[in-house]
Amino acid sequence: MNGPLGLLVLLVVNLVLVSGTPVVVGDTPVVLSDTPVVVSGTPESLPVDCSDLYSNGFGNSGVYTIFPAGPTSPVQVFCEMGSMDAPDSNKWTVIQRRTDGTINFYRGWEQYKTGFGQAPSEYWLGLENIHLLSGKKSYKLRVDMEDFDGGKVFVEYSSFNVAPEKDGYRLTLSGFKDGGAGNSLDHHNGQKFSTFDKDQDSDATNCAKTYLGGWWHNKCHLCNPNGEYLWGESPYGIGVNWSSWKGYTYSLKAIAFKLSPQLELDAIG
Ligand SMILES: [Ca+2]
Repeated sequence: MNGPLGLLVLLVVNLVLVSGTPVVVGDTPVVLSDTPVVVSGTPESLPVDCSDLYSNGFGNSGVYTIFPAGPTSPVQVFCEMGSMDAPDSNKWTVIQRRTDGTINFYRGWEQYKTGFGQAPSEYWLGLENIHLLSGKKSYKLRVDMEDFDGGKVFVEYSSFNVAPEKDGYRLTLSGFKDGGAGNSLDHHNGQKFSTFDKDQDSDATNCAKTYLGGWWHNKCHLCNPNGEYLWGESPYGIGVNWSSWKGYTYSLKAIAFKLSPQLELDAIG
């Protein structure tokens, strides 16, 4: 979608989805409801991620609507557009975020499949959306973390993919780069996703039930980003843990999983 008309349509869609109020532009009413959203333009021109939005002229970080599952399935995400001083930097589409414990992450399969929470604060984008998004382009993953003492670390993986539901939304990662947090996520590479009501882990127990969060559990976890939000020191393994950074008895203040298209520089490197 190019030119002023494309920008206008994108802007209208975003305004409508945020406000919930029907808006009329010219002769084309655009209404948000549970039924398919009426959108001008071709499906191919709709943004599938924050990088597309940036290319369409949206340069500020914030909540936007993307369409990884097509024109009838808008979904809100937080976009980190980076700094104006570095226009070529990564544009991150946040797929998971914990910041304050306002959203309950102990949920069943259907909710992990479709997504839950609020894009301005805490949310899970949904396994179906994440799967579809990860198949649209070649993506890298970044995970940013914070503790309650101001410590900030991250990890990156140069490739990230989530398989379709028929393969259990299996996770595939490669190209680890350590920003101080350590490689706890590697234990989950190649695993199917599990919730308390759908045990697809590699352990005799029900990992999601024991450790209070849906995840790509193995035997069971080295990190538990969807665990209970517990403000620092907490009982073994049930908090928002990243064991290679803070161990199993510390629940992080913040964690966010985010995707960005692989840049040409990444491919060369
Ligand atoms: Ca099991």
